[in-house]
Amino acid sequence: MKRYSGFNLVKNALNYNEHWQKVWRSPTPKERYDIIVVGGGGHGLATAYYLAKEHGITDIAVVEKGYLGGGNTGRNTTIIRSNYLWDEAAHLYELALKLWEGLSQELNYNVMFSQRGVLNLGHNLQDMRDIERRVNANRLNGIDGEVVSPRRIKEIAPLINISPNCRYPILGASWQPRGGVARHDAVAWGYARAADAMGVDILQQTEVTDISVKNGIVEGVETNKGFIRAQKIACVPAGNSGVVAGLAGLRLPVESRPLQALVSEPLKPCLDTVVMSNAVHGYVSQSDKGDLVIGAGVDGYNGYGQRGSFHVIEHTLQAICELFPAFSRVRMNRQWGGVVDTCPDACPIISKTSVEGLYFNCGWGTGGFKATPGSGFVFADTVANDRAHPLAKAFGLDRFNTGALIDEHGAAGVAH
Ligand code: FAD
Ligand code: PYC
Repeated sequence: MKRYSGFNLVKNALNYNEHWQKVWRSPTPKERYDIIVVGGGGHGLATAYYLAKEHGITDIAVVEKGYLGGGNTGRNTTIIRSNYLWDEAAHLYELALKLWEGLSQELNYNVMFSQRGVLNLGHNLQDMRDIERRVNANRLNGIDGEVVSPRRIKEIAPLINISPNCRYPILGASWQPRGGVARHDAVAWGYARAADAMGVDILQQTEVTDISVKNGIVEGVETNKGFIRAQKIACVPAGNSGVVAGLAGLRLPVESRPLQALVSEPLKPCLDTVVMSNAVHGYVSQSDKGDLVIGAGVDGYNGYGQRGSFHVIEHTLQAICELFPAFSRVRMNRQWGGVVDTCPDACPIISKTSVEGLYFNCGWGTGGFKATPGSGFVFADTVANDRAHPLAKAFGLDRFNTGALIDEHGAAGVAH
């Protein structure tokens, strides 16, 4: 075994990472690309990856105003499941879940996908009717799901309070065993590394400040590093989708609202699954590091603040402590917010636009992390072929004119 002297320790602490191989390049922007992807979150990076891998298009720049994964990708509570009610949404999220199941191997990068199961609790008769309907619909779609009793919930999550006398008595739950969590920033890093290896340019600290459109056709984007031309522009800017659409003169049916989360001090393993409750507006899992990862509902107002606030934390922790009385003695470490873009039907937009060569993938609201691989896959196909992928068809912008909305408020409910 190699022995380190005190000197070596200090030397390594100061310059050890100088010799590390960079995981992706930091190229100078070219004047022109075939495709520009706006937004270097998980969805944007996955889009670039599948464009290169599935469609052989590698002349791509991913343009990110901050750092990779610094938006909602790195701010979410990482819950992954596919138990949506309507066929269109269930098929899309199930494609994503199937891709999650092979993602670490596909990217040769450990995204720490852990299928520890997801419980959605029911606290009243209407909750239980909704849960039964959703589980039945899921099973008809070949998606795993069960309705479970309070006793079974207690076996899965022993610290939970199933007393009928508590403020929010638990009557049952839906249980999706294939659901779980993943390491959020590893997802961005894994897709970035794999896309970069196929020749995609990843441009961080590069903000799109204008989108140039001439005679109804996109020409390129203005950025803080100069103008970049492109034949196609694929926008995946999550909480900023309304703002970015405005740069091209478009209005999207989205509202941007802060969504908050917090983590506790690390604990010994005590919760081996994910627990969500629409009625109390809280959800909790335990990270592999030991922290309790806890999330809230969206703030009751529109805004772009990426920070936490005490009243939301108090409200959320009241609910979590009702469900898990033992957690009342745990100290909380950090809180933050992310900005989510929500559509009126709690479903995403994956669509061409009225501007030729301009595409949007947004509106995932409070629930897009779980969709990351599927979203990138179908959006890449849509952009490459200039028509909706079959699974994206129902999520076009035209549904807001035709009225063919897909109301997923029930399945998205916990944070919406
Ligand atoms: P982002 O990671 O936000 O990527 C968009 C990127 O676009 C950002 O990096 C941003 O900087 C960049 N950008 C914006 N404007 C510009 C511009 N003008 N120029 C260049 N770049 C630009 N979903 C789940 O499925 N499960 C959960 O448990 C869950 N929990 C959540 C908890 C919280 C607190 C929050 C905030 C969200 C949660 N979500 C969850 C939702 C999920 O995080 C998002 O739907 C998903 O991460 C969106 O992915 P993205 O890659 O599109 O977004
Ligand atoms: O969509 O599963 C979800 C979710 C959980 C917390 C926030 N969103």
